Amino acid sequence: ETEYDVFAIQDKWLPIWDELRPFASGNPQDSRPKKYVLDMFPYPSGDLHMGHAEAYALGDVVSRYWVQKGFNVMHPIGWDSFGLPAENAAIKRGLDPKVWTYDNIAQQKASMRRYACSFDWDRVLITSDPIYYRWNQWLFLEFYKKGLAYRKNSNVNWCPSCQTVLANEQVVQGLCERCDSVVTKKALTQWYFKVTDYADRLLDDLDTLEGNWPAKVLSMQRNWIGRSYGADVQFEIEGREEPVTVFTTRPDTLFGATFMVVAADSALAAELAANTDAETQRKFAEYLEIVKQSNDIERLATDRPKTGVHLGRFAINPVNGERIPILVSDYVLADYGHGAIMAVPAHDQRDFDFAKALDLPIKVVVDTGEEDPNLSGTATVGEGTLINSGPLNGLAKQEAIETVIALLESEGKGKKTKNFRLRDWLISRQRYWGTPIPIVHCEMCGEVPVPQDQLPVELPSAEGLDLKPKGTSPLGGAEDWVNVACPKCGMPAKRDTDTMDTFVDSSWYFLRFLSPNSTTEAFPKQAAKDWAPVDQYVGGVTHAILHLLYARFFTKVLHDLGYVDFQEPFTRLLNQGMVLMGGSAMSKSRGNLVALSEQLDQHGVDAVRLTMSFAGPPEEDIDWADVSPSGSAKFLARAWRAANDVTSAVNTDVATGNKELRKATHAFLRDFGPLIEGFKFNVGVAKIMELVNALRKAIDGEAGGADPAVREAAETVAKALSLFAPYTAEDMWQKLGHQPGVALAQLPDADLSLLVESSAIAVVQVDGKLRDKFEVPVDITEDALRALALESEAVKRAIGEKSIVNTIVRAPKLVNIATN
Ligand code: ANZ
Ligand code: ZN
Repeated sequence: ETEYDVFAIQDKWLPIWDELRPFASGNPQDSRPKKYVLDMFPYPSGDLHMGHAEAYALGDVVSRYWVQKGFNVMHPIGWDSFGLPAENAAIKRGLDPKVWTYDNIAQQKASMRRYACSFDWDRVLITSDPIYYRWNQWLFLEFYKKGLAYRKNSNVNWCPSCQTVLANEQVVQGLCERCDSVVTKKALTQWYFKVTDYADRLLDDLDTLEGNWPAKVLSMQRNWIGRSYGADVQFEIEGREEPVTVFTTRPDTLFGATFMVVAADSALAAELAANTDAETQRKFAEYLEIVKQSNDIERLATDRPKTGVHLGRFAINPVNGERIPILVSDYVLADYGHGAIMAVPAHDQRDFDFAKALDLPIKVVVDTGEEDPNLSGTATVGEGTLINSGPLNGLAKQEAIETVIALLESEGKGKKTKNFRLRDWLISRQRYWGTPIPIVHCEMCGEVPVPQDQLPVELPSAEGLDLKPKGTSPLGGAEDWVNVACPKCGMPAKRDTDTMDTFVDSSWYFLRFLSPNSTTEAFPKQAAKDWAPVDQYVGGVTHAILHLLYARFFTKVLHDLGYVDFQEPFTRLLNQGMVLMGGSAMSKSRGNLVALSEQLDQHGVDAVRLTMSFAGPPEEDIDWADVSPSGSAKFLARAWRAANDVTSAVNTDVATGNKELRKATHAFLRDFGPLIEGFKFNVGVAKIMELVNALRKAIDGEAGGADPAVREAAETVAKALSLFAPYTAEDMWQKLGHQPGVALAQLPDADLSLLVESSAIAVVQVDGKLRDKFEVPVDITEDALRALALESEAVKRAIGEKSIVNTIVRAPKLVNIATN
C-alpha cells in the first residue's frame, strides 16, 4: 500500500504488540539496567479524557526513550479506585459503587491499550481490590504499633453536603474540594497519622530533590510544612496560677507587645472568660457563636475586618513588667502555636488593624527608616534598629532576637523554639467506598487491632446499605459486619466503621507495583532495592502538595521500619500542564469539553499523541483550540511515505551515501537524546520534522531512494518517531524491512566525525578594521594563513605605505595586522 491509512495501521499492530509485549519488565534473566518510570494512576471516573491523553503521551515519551536506550523499564499502571467521586456517582445513578468502578476501569483499560501506552500489563493494581487494600490495613497497623496512627477528638473540617470530614488540604479557599460547599467545623473522634513527627525531615530532605523536581513544587511543599523559628514566651496572667505561653517569630519586638490576643475558640479563652463579669461572659459567648461559622482561611485573611472582645483581664510583659490587656479574636487560630499571641501592632499588620479597630496602643520598637505606622496606617515589618526597648536598643534584628532569648532563658520565661504549619493527617472518612480501618472497639479492652491472620477486613456488600451521606459511616448499618467477637477477650465488640482517606492508597502504590498480586507481603524488600525509588514520576501539578507529601511521609516511615533503604520515593518529577479549550479548563458546565474518543476517531491515535508532545514545553498548558492534530497527521503521512520510498538494501555500505543527508542524520542523533532527557519534547519533534525534510529532499534528488544515506535517515526517523507516534513508526520500520518491535530498536550514537566542519571563514583586520574575508581549510597553518592574508589586494591597499609592526594569527579564523 502507498496510501497512509492510520486506522488500518492501528488495527494491524495492536494484536501483534499484544503478542510481542515489548514493555514486559518482569523477566528475572533480563540483564538490561533497570529504570522505574511511573505515571500518576487515574481515578476511574469515566472513560479517559484529554488530560489523561496528555499525561500518558508525555509519560510514554520518557518511558519509551529509556526502553530505546536499552534499559529494562518498569512502567506500570493501576487505578486509584476508592473514594468520593466513585461513591457520589454511584449514589446518583443508583448503582453499586463497585459495579460502576470496575466498568469504568475496563473501559479505561481498553482505551489505554488503543492509545498504545507502553505499560507493563503484567503489573496492574486496583486499590479497591481486597488484595490491595489488605496492605493498607497492614500498614495502618504497623503505624499503630509505632504510635504513628492514633485517635483523638477534635474540631474537624466538615462538608455539610458530602457529609464527610475533609483534611485541611481538601479545603480550597474555605470550600470543599469535591463539591464547592462551604466547609464548617464539627467535633468528632477521628483517626490521624502523625505526619508532624516527620516535619523536619519532610522539609530538610526537599533539598536533596533540588534540580530534579520543579522549583514550584518544592516551594509549595516547603510552604505547606511551614517551619518557622522563633521563641516561646511566657506571660504571667493576673488572677491565674499558670503563665500563658505564646509563640512568636519576632521576640525582638517584645517591648512593643501592647496587648495579648487569645483564639476565641480555644480552651484557654473559655477558661479566661469564665472568670469575668456577666456582661463580658455574654459578649464572649455571642462572639464565639459567630467565630465558629468561619474557617481558618477566612480567619487568617489580612483584609478581613478585625473583630474581638475585651476580657477585662491582664497579662504582664515579661521584659518590662507592663500590664497589657487580654482580648479574644478570630484572627488567632486555636490550633497553631499555643493559640495565643503577643500582639505587636507597630510591626505586624494584622495586629495593627486589630489595634485600630479596638483602639489599642501602638508602640514602635524598630526603626526601619519608614514612616511611623501611626501616621502611615501600615505596620513596618522590615529590618531596622531596635528603639524603645531597654537593653535591646541599637541592636539589629538578629542580634536582638538572640539577646532577648538569652534574657528570657536566664529568667526561665521563655526559650528558642520552632513551629510548623503542618498538621497531623486526618485519615478517617465516614463513607462506604474505602479501606475499612482494621480496629475493633471492645468495652473491656478498648481499641483492639485486627490480628494479621484476619486481614483483610473486607468491605461488606453495598446491597441494603444506605450510602447517602448522613454524618456517620454507612458501614454502621451493616450489622452482621459490625458486630464481631473481640479478638482479645472474645466478648461482643464492634468494628470501627470509618474508612481510610484514599490518599492512604496512593501513598505507597509505587511499591506495590513490584509485586501487585502478592498475598504474602505488601512488596518484596529485594525488589524495592532493585527497582525503587521511582526514577521518573510524571503527573499533574494538582498533586503538588498532598499526594507527594503523604507518599514522602510513608517512604520515611517505611525506611525507619526497615522495609526500604531510601528516604525519598520519587527521584525526578515532571509536572505536565493542563489541556484547555479556548483558554479555559474543559468542563461540562462551560460547554467546552473536547471528547478524546472523537479526536482519536477523527485524527488517529498517533496524531493526537504527537500533538500533545509538539504543542509546547510539557510543563505548559495546551490550548486545544490553538493546535493542529490534522497538521500532525499530515506530517506523519509524509514521514511514512519517505520510508515507503527507500529502495536500498538493509546492509548497503552507508559510508558511500549522500554527505549532506548523513550530516543531518548525525546532527539529529547528537541532539535528540539530550532534548528528551531535558523534557524538551516539542523541540525533539521539531528536529524529527527537519530530518524528514532533509530525507525528502535527498529522495527527490539525484541519488533517490537507493542512496544508503536515505535508509539511514529513514530508520532514524522511524526509531525517534516511535516515542511519539508508535503505530506510524512501527509500520515504517516494517516497510524498511525489519521485524516488528521498533520500540526496542536502539538509536545509534552520532558519528561526530561527520559533523566536523572542513572549511572555515577567515577574516583579516588591518588596524582593527575588517578588510577581507575568505574560505580556508579548517586545518590551515598559521604561516599559510598569514601569507594568504598578505596577498589579498584589499589588505595590501589598506596597508599602503605604512609598515607592519605586529601581526596576530589565530588559524583558521583571524588575522590581525597592526601598522604605525
Ligand atoms: C509577635 C510578632 C511581631 C509576630 C511581629 C509577627 C510579627 P508563622 O511565621 O506563620 O509561624 N501567631 C502565632 N500564633 C498564632 C496563631 N495561633 N494564630 C495566628 N497567628 C499566630 O507566624 C508566626 C507569627 O504569627 C507569630 O509571631 C505570631 O505573631 C503569629 F512584628 O508574634 B508574631
Ligand atoms: Zn475485648
